[in-house]
Amino acid sequence: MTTAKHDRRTFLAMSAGLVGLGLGFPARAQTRAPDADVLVSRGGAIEVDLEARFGPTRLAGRSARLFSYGGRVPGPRIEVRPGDEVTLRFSNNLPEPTNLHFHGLHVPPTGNADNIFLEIPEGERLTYRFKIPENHPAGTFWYHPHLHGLVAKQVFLGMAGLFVVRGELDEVPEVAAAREQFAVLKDFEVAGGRVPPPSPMEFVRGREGSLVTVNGEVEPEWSLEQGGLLRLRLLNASTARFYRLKLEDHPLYLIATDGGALAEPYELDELLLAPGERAEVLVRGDR
Ligand SMILES: [Cu+2]
Repeated sequence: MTTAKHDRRTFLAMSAGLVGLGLGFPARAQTRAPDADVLVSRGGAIEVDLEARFGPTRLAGRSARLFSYGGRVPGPRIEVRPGDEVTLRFSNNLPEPTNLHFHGLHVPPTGNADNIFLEIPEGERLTYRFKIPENHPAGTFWYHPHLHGLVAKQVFLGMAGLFVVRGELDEVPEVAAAREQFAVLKDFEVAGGRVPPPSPMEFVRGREGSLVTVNGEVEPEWSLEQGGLLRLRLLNASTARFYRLKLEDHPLYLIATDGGALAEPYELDELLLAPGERAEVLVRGDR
């Protein structure tokens, strides 16, 4: 598996590879599943208001006291394009300090960009500003807190959201023709409507919750029409849990990983996703 250099030739290889696997389809309007709140850049810029919050949050059809972005788990999905200017007005209404990390984005780790040394005290605000480079690869990235000593706790309590860069991979005709579904995999532990503190062992070794969710739901159902193609864009937003993913009788065609788009699709029986990891697979609706 090699990562695509972002030029025309490799994406032609991706396109030809998909056609070779029988995954070529006439392009049609892309259907976006309404799986989360989505904030999309317009005219080369995006302005986002994001609030870190603690309180009753809807999770798996119930209410639990979680940490969240804007009262939702996962937080809103942010979508940009290469060259976009990002302005993100962040307010911290958690009962403790926090900050933001833009996982995987190629933006400066300094100033008011992806700077994990910033600390936003309880009740305060900070405006993050950065530009997505013109040559930024398309891909599935994410944001979460990254304040030293509080990362695992805050992420486990619910803080995570997708950050998507749209670009060349999205324009490969066979990929553009697929139905797109984002899936944020995240485990929680909830008892009596709240997240109990970790045991000393969990504190040291990492914590796995018994409630496994996809986009904040338990076992959501998605349908795929006969002959249709599904583009699953996966994020493991758990702090410790690994996911081994498999679809009965359906191969997964890997088209992108943390490193961005592959040069060609790669057929898999199953996919292992480590904490923080992303992957994109195509699935054909042929059964
Ligand atoms: Cu990260």
